[in-house]
Amino acid sequence: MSLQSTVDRRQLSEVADLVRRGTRFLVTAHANPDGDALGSMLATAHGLRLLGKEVVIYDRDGAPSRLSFLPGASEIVTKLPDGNFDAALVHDCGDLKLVNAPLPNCPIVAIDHHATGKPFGDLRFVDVKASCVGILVARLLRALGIAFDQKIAECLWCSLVSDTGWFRYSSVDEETMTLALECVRAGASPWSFAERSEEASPLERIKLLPRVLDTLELVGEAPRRGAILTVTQAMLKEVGAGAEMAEGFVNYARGIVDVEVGAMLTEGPHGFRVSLRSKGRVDVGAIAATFGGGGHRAAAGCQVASSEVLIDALAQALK
Ligand SMILES: [Mn+2]
Repeated sequence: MSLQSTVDRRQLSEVADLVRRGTRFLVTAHANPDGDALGSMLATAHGLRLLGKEVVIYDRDGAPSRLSFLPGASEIVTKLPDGNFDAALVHDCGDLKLVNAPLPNCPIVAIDHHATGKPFGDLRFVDVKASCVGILVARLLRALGIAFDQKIAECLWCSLVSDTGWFRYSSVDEETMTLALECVRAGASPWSFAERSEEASPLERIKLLPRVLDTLELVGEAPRRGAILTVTQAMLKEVGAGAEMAEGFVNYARGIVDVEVGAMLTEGPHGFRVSLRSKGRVDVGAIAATFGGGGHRAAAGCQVASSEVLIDALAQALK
């Protein structure tokens, strides 16, 4: 048995013990939750409730509208609730600052798979090899003897497909596919989920796409290029869209032949929010970390003051 799995097992039993002993829990994730953050925290909430625990689901920003149909999404509170908690379970955060909101004075449990950031938590259940945080939640629920119901299955499915690019990334392994099978057996419907999330683009998103694609800039030489897309406030205003409507457009940049790294810059009041996606040969988590951001080797994010500093960093990383 590897050291990693020994550590995992000890971490897992400590977290499971804490859950068994407690009665009231705060379940949370990073601000602006993506499908992994949302699906994993909601699955934990449903699981703990099956054990009779009281659970408050909390996130500064609530669920994104395209995933608001997930069971439990409408119950997310965006202000820190009153009262005592036996623990706060923090999902999909490599750094506590990504919660971007106050936490109660109670033991903090990190349930995560990020390799970058600033480790935190009184207990840490972290596996950087896990393709999504839903994998870790599934391990925890199994350790607690919880059988997956349809709500848990739908939320874990959301976590799985969101962080694996619908089962295509290099992180996809046997445990990922086994969990996918368990979710389907427990009532998750792949088409129903896809139809309600991916096949339901708001018209504004589709109107925004050609404008964003038109900004394409290439950095470096084939076969190691970077491709940069930019979303400006003017474009968003023109089509009446919010910045979240451009989510995923960065994959068009990465998907170009001879491009190793795709980047999407979204203009904000103080510079740009950056999404980075790599085909795997360039570590975009490391690039993001130099700007105080974080993520994984293949997907990361940060903030930059100007597009020039990002272009320079990309050119350097692609050399
Ligand atoms: Mn994740």
